Amino acid sequence: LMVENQLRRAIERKEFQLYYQPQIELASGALVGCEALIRWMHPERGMVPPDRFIPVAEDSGLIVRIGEWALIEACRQNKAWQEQGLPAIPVAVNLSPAQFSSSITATVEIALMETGLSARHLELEVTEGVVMRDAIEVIDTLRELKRMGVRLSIDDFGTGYSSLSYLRRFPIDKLKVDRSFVDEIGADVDDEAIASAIIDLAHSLRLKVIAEGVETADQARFLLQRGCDQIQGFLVSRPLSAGAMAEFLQTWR
Ligand code: G
Ligand code: G
Ligand code: MN
Ligand code: NA
Repeated sequence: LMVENQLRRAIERKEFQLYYQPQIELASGALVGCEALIRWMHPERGMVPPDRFIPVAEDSGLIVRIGEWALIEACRQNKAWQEQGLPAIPVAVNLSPAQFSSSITATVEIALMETGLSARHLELEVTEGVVMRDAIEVIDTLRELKRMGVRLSIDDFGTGYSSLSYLRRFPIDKLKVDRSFVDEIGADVDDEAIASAIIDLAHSLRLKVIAEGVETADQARFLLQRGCDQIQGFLVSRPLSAGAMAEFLQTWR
């Protein structure tokens, strides 16, 4: 309850910040996107990572307002970078299941309209749980978002319960291989097999695939050999403040 009250206050006091983690095309090294990751700049506790407060925000329903803020802020920042002449790339925003009601389409529309960001420069990350929850309604909402021109990806893929037959019917652009499988590349043949299977599954459904949490050149080499399209992780860059991300946009070849 204490954290919940502090979170309420944090919204009013604008204590949240977005960090951005670059996403790279594996074969070419080209910068193809970035993921917005929220941080709570607590006045006494310093920077609080999302796993310490997102669950509380979800349980209390505060995630809807925090998530709306993150969506608009990511769109605003991306548009600002473009207006500074920096390369135009999509920004990916994480959506919590609680945000994923039918009103999410209106929220996204407002964010794009208010910031002037074009829909193709916004990607939304949903989890397997959301996609499987309420198939018919979710498909309608995802289709509406696709009609608007927004990109869609499934986050933490492989950790939830996936129905592959559902997956085929969702208008998804990209699967994100969960970090837990990438971690074990070079160490656990079963996790290597899962990572490879997700890459093949994505491609057979004509989806892009990105591996998260790539930390070593050996992991990147393995993923390249298996045909993985993109990577994100400490090997390329930690999540960066907006200022540091602007510099990354400017200097990355
Ligand atoms: O940046 P970090 O690795 O600590 O993020 C941990 C998790 O918090 C990520 O897996 C991500 O899904 C989640 N997260 C980060 N930013 C947001 C956000 O803006 N909204 C939601 N719902 N989750 C986020
Ligand atoms: O949305 P998601 O939970 O997947 O967000 C990615 C999380 O993983 C962020 O909190 C980010 O800070 C973290 N992260 C990103 N790259 C790496 C990495 O290479 N290694 C580890 N251990 N964590 C990472
Ligand atoms: Mn994510
Ligand atoms: Na993830």
